[in-house]
Amino acid sequence: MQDNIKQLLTHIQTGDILSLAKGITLLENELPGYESLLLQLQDTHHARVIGITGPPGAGKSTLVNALLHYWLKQNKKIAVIAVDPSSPFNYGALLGDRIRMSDFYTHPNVFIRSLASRGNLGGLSSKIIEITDLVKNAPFDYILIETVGVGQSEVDIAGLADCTIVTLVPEAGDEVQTIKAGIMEIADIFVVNKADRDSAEALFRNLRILSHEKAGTDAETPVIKTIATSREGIDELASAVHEFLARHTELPTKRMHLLAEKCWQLIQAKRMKNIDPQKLKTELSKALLQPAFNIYSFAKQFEESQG
Ligand SMILES: Nc1nc2c(ncn2[C@@H]2O[C@H](COP(=O)(O)OP(=O)(O)O)[C@@H](O)[C@H]2O)c(=O)[nH]1
Ligand SMILES: [Mg+2]
Repeated sequence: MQDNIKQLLTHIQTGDILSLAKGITLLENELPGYESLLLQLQDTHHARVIGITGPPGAGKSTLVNALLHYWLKQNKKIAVIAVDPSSPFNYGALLGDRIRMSDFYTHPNVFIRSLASRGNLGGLSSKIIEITDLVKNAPFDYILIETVGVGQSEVDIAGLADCTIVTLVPEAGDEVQTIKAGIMEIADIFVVNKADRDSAEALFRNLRILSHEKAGTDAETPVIKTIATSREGIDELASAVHEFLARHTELPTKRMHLLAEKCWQLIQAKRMKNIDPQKLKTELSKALLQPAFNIYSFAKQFEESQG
């Protein structure tokens, strides 16, 4: 088993896509060898992780597709991980004329995987951390992670990514107040997508103002207009990403929070491994009959008795 896992990882590190897919499945389903694989992971290729978040329908997948076109032309190797429970992954359908779906899926420089969000941890599956860590073992330049921005997941993605792109679209009533405060904290770059719509200019201006107010003496968060469907503004977006990554080579502070949380969960999972919920209930129902029942001392004793 140990040898098999080692071999699998070696194949992943040398760029074997099938092995990578296999490794992800192993992690996703916690199949035998799962722990062993996790324990052997290394950040061998130093891929930069780019998070793309935003509300459903904002055009995140279309943007990812456009960025893929852009970076493939520069001979970059890219992995895409999409965590989107709402829409089936259909980059193929979005590819348009230049690279047809079949070419794209088998393009040697692209790896695409979509993950079902399991609904835990406020949307962003905690598995995404493990899977990203695995993908970092494969020879990619960029790992793009698309997540639907709803509450907590936005914060998580900011911890996971080296650069977080928040995608917004012009809607009715784009006053500054309606832009969620939290979003300013996590965005490294703002994209105003669907710039072909009339109201895009207002959203763009408002974001510029917010970004300026927040920045103080720091660099302002870039705000970039795109029309993802016709790949307009993609050069500018890619430049903003490159610039941001060049300026931020150290670990993002948000990474610490994410990793501390992950560590906490790992320890908790390990500690809880021997706890049988059914047995807990049986013992508890017995203990409840004692006149001197105390839930705290019961929990303590139960835990100690389970070793
Ligand atoms: N008009 C317009 N439509 C767009 C643009 N970008 C994406 N769309 C469309 O918006 C819809 C949602 O796009 P999608 O990429 O699936 O959004 P996601 O849910 O954020 O991944 C699709 O029908 C796209 O074709 C754009 O710049 N302009
Ligand atoms: Mg999508």
